[in-house]
Amino acid sequence: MAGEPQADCLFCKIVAGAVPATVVRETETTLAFRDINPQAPTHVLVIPKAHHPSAAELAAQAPELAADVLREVGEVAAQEKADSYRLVFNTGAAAGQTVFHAHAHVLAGRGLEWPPG
Ligand code: IU
Repeated sequence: MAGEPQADCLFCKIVAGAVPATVVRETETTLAFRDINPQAPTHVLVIPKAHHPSAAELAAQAPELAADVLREVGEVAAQEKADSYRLVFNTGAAAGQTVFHAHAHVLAGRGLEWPPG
């Protein structure tokens, strides 16, 4: 069932407190924590607590929750004092998605080139 915790999902385990993470913000429906392998001085992941495999599925299955995630992206950027930042949703293995629980990467604190690699 959409949104239910998945036993084999790393981010569901972080939500449950079974895997450690450096949490920077938490709401009733979302969690934001520092990426364990940061690609910029600020590299925070914002996730819905409920399990949805990708950003597109999250938006289709739970649009209000998708909006919660996007709102939290803005709050994280403000907390990190990031005027400019890159927001990335890797979607699909070929695009670099390794954890199939929707997550927004918030990257800031250095120059960011376009197009990305
Ligand atoms: P991706 O877009 O699915 O590749 O992003 C997954 C991210 O999860 C990746 O940047 C990892 O460094 C990050 N991560 C983490 O923050 N904590 C962990 O325990 C593990 C991965 I494993």
